[in-house]
Amino acid sequence: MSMLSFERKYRVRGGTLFGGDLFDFWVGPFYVGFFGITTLFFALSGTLLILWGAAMGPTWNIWQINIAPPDLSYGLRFAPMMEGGLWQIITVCALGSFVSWALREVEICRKLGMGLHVPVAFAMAILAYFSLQVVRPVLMGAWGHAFPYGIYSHLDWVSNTAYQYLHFHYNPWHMIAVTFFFATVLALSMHGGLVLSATNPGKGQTVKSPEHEDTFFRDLIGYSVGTLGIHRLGLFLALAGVWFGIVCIVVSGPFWTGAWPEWWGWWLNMPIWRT
Ligand code: UQ2
Repeated sequence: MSMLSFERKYRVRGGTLFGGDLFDFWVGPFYVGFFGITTLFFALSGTLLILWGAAMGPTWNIWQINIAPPDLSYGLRFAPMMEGGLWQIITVCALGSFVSWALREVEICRKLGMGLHVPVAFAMAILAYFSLQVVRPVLMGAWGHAFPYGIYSHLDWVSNTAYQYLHFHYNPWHMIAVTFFFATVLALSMHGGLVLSATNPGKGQTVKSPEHEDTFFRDLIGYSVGTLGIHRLGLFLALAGVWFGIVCIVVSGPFWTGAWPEWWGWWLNMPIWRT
């Protein structure tokens, strides 16, 4: 693909976090950088190890391939390759590539003199993976508490883990996370709809301005959050959704071992209900 007319102007030297000018170049449209190399290394290694694990396994059925973490009896030790060791190395590769990708985003932001919002948002997703695969298993004392790599197997893990606490929807932080996720969908659908309605008003009509967007919502609900505000709100809602998702799973096990419906006992046991 040829270079877009404006690309050359923004292909500036510097902003690297590591390696100075050494990896400061592009391949086609892609910025490379030291962390482009490490992303490629970890992603390739991890993918090949998954393929190798699948080759060692009983099936090539895409839905049933499974690379499981070590048995609980291994605790937090290294496990033999075919008994979870592979899962452990793949997890290191995954984290290595995710963090490399985030740092490559940071380098690009620095080159362009932009804010770090994108890498910070991505870091929240990495933190979610890290919390599931490292923080919670470490707090519970065994890698066996992490989820397995496989399409059906990771779904089974989610289902089994949820039922261990009887009814996960009673987890108050799960409730908050779900609410934020739904609010994110509401905000993005309103924003997408609003912008498209203003820019695609129909044949023969002129494109409308942000003032029309503001006026639509002031007419409808007496308030407009504004064109910058909707993006701040969207990022906040999405990050808050992931954050409370992290909290809801990290408290399940390390800090609450009972059934989640039981947690609401504090409400049912309040002295004001005594007759
Ligand atoms: C808005 C605005 C936009 C928007 C949207 C709104 C001109 C183009 C969607 C309306 C959003 C509001 C009132 C906040 C809703 C709150 C939640 C929690 C979903 O005012 O400004 O810019 O896209």
